[in-house]
Amino acid sequence: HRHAPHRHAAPTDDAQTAGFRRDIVDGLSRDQKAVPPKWFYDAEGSRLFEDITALPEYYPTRQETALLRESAAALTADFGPDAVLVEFGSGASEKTRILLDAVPDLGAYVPLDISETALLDAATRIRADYPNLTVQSVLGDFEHLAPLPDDLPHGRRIGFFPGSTIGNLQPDEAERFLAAARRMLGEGALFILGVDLVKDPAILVAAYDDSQGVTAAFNRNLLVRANAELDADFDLNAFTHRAVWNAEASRMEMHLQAITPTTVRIGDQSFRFMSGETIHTESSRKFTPESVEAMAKASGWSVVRTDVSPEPSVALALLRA
Ligand code: AVJ
Repeated sequence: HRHAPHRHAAPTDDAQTAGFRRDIVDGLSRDQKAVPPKWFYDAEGSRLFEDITALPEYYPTRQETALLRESAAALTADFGPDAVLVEFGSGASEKTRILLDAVPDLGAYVPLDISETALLDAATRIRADYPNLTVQSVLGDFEHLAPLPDDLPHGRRIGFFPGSTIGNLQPDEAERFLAAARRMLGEGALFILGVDLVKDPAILVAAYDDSQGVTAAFNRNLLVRANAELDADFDLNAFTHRAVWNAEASRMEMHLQAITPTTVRIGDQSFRFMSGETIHTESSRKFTPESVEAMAKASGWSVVRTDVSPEPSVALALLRA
């Protein structure tokens, strides 16, 4: 039926769990143990992330939302008739509303997210508030971009990737993603990209290690999820949240650090942690307007304009295919 998410990018629950298991087992087998951040976003993780966006220390959402309001007219001026807005990692689709309000004659909205509950809840709320808008959800992640649904209006395709989610990708992955998005969106496409900017590390560290411990819970939820879905036996009390600024790679890193020696069993495999050893769970790259431009150019886009917020600064770049 027409409100079910499009499933060609289409992890079923079983396929998702198999992917999660593979990524955890592979990741815990490395010298520097690591798990890709996309596995944070089960229903509880998506909810915890929404809580993070309201934290006093977590400035990116507030700053970007205000900047988007201010720049909406300029960013949407060239959408043209019947435009199709494709949002990558749409989550709760809250920022999207600013663009929807600025473009009342939008042809369609295509939210893409890895969390089915977040995707369906957001689509329901958007449909309720924009009854004339066509909403076509796509369940999936951005490493495997499938072609767009084929029954969309024929206006310009506009990519929307806010929230500095692109910062979660390694530099080469980010370029591959942007190049794939350009192919997916086609001739004449535009792309609105939100990034967090390099700043005083104390501000960055506070944003990823808040005083209420919500980010710590978000990070630890990865282990909770593994215990529930993979029948793993992580000792939650053995791990603590760490947020560190890696200046060389220009990124915030989140780790789960074993505070005592511990062993986890997942299926028939065991993984040992020395005291102090970490699982690297997320990198969140911080950009400059120059590094955004270099990344865009390397993936076949050109930068039309870059808007920068007041401090703590974030930026919105408008790209053209
Ligand atoms: C949603 C990926 C942009 O990297 O800042 C928030 C996720 N991690 N706090 C980010 C996150 C820790 C967030 N992104």
